[in-house]
Amino acid sequence: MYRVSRSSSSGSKSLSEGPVYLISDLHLEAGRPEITDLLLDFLAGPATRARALYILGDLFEAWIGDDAAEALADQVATALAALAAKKVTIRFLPGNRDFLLGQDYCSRAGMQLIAEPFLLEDCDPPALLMHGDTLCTDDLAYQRFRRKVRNPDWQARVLSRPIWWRRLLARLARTISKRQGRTKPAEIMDVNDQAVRQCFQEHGVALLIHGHTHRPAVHHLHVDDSTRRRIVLGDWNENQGSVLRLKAGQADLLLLEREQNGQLALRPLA
Ligand SMILES: [Mn+2]
Repeated sequence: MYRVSRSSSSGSKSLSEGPVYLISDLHLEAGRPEITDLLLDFLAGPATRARALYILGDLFEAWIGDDAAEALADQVATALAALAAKKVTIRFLPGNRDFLLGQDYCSRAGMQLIAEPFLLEDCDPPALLMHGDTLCTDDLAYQRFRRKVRNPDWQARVLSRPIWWRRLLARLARTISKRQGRTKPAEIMDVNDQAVRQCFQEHGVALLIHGHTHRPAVHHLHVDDSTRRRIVLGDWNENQGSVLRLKAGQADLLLLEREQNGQLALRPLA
């Protein structure tokens, strides 16, 4: 697949200092402010107790370049930077929606831009992190599209265009993808079992964590005579978020919900 990038030990907090949280697929957009509010409260609350926060792609519904960031993105960057200032390591791995999110925005948000697959080593067991779209190999049209838009030359060309042009292109791409999403059978939108097995074999890990499919679950499978775990993060909506907590060898898939009194609560996914 790809060369694996690794977590360095430059973390600001040590292993004993709180959990690692992982989130993905918030699909933040101005039209759904409740999700942004949920994230902002999470960043100012539960996340402050973590030693690290990993965002595994599709933080934003659309991204046409760091120079085109709007109010929503500025607000999120400020909140992330505030969390980073509390010595929480934040790392961002792009998804299929925000693959153009770059170094500029990450610097503003106090987070490190990481490439997938990323080996998270300071947890037990070490976990391989990815967005998840590369595992959906049955969707041939999407994989073709992905190869094109992940090409650095293509990206440089697009990013050199005026913002209004990129906005138009993004709107067009979104219309097409929505239409295709309606007609594609559900199976090809999920991961391919063989691609998952290959990934485990290639990287020799016991734990794989990704998002993208919006099908939160913990899967167990046997590969080369050992049990492997694939944990899928869920997407966020107006009422709840999906958070994976890694702590002391435990991996818990949690629901982030707002209580009656407005406070946030993290509950195990039933
Ligand atoms: Mn995705």
